[in-house]
Amino acid sequence: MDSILNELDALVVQALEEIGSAGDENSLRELEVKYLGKKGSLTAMLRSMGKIPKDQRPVFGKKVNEAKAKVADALQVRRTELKDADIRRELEDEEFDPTLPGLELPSRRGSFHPVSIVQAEVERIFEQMGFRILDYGEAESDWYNFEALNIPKDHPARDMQDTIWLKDGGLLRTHTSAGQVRAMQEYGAPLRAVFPGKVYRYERTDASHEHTFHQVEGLMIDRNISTANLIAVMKELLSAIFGYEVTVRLRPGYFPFVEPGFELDIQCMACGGEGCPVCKYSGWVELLPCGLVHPNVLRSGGLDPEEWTGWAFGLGLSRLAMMKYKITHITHFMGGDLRFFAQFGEPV
Ligand code: FA5
Repeated sequence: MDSILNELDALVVQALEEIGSAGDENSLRELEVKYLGKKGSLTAMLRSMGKIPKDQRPVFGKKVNEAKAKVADALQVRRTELKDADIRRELEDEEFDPTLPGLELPSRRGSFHPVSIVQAEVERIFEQMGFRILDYGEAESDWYNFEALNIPKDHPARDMQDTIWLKDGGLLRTHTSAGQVRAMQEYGAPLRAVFPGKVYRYERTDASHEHTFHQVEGLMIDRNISTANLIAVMKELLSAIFGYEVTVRLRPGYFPFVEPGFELDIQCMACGGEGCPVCKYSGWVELLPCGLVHPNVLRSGGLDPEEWTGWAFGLGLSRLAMMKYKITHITHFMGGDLRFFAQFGEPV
């Protein structure tokens, strides 16, 4: 029994040595057959069981099985080592560079919202005329949106703009005019500023009315400002936007925060003033309300109306974009249809 056990140990030592120095999967497979296969030398040891005294057979069987497991484990370990070495070699050979750009798949470029394009254009024109571009919040107080603008509580003019109220007593600004007094308080006079932004009204929507739309407010305050200044700046703005010398006219219009107040019309671009369906045969298209800043509003902003005068206008950016791009329904602007937006490029 002892000699056969020594033989077993020697076989295991030899197997482990050969496995340890095997250089590839084929050699491992050959060794597996050589030691563990049906005719393998370890399997053959079990077959020599008959030469062993009966009482020692279980011990011998156990030893052989342990020897087989040892060899099987060694084969597995060597297999993993060889695989790892293969992967390492492949990576080294490939000169893999993780900083290279990915595959060049065609990517879809977005486009600007038409209102953003028109807004950028208006901002650029006013910046060239020395105006500041200001940005005020959409959640506003009753005071800045109404009272400071000469619209006290219970004033019928509050009904001109149906309001979305907030739970804390504030509101979503109904017009960018809400920034007028903020700008006066912040910068004093003289002042030239425009402030574009989103405004909200509790309104039923139709082709030209949205509950959420964009305006841009213009405000100029200085000594001896008159309606003539207002008309000159408006002509400059509109000619730059439409790309030709526009003709404008003022009609009286009522807003509590301007005195006098006007509606500014431009001569119809579709018919040149002859009369057509676009201008409802009047030759004129209503474009924006404006006027000279009311003395009470100057006072709200901490300015002395004896010393300072000014003009203000409130241009509907959404409507301007509709005219410029001949868009017939305002609700496209707030819809999510990317095919609509894909028609517009980048701001010029
Ligand atoms: C105002 O909002 C005044 N704050 C404008 C103003 C400013 C007057 C400074 C005098 C001095 P109005 O409610 O008319 O006014 O709105 C101004 C412009 O916003 C309109 O001419 C129109 O172009 C646009 N607008 C008004 N309501 C809507 C709406 N529901 N959807 C889309 N555009 C609208």
